[in-house]
Amino acid sequence: MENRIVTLDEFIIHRQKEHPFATGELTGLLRDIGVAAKIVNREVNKAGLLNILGAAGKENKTGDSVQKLDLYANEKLIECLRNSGECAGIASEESEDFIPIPAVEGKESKYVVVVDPLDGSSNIDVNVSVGTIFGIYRRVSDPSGPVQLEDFLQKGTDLVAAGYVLYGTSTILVYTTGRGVNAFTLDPTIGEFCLSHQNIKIPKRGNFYSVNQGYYLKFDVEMRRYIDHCSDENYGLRYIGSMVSDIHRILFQGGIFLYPNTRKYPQGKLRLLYECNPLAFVVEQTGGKAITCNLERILELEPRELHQRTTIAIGSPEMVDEMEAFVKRYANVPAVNGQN
Ligand code: P6P
Repeated sequence: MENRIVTLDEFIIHRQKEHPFATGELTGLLRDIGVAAKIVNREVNKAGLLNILGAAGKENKTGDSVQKLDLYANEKLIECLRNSGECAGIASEESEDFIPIPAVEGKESKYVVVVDPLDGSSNIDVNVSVGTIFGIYRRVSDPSGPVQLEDFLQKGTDLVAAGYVLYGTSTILVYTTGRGVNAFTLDPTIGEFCLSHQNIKIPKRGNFYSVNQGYYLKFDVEMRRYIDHCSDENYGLRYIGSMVSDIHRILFQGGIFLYPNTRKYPQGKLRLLYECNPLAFVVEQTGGKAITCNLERILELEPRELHQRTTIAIGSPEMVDEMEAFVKRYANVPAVNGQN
């Protein structure tokens, strides 16, 4: 597109025209997510001024203490998606079960949304960037009735669209519908997300690795050997503790993000449905890779339940390949004199 302001709405509508059979529902849904992001952004940016900081004294389904802004973001996203008339149901990190959305004026919606309303929320009180992660599926259950669990337990390869919003030094919305990845930066003076990075391609490798080094001794030997390799290669360690922020940096600077299994999280900590699958779809669309620490492709995993966790290694393709080589070389290596 020529060098002028292109808003998210204009871009989405322009892209829809390239799809002869597009009927506009997905366009409407993406635009509604953009609206919700602007509303959440408004509150995130002034969270320190309102009493929506601090934990809400609750725990979400997955046992994380819930920050008030989590609840606010969850409510606003549900409200925007409910009013859109394009969404038949939502599965959210903040809601134990999925939320069916009744048809608006009898019009059955074709899509369901999986969402982590505010990922990295433990960082809110210390002004570190946080993010919203979303994925969109076509529903697979009988469209004449309410959504079913099977509509949400679809593989990442069945995602129709996915993306994230990063509330950082600027607010940026990044999404894909399977034809490349584009980023839109919010211009607060006009209240519009404007195209800022077109057709993003991840560097094949980078000089940073991203892992919670504090858990090093709790990782399996093959992960410790790969992390040692990163140190030997003099890679820098960058770990923000907010997955969206770490992945966003990797899209532009290259690198690898790892969350292996630990004793506390034997299946890994991060959630498959509304964290790893959407981010894996985006990263793969930029030419990157996303696998588990058992070397399975994230997008091919069969979800069994809404809040299912997985291990993940995601980022520059050559670095994920190197990590895979270490797993193949060191996994299940019998301990020698108790050492690995
Ligand atoms: P740890 C935030 O709570 C989150 O879900 C991700 O955004 C982040 O990458 C990870 O957990 C941080 O986990 O165990 O390193 O604090």
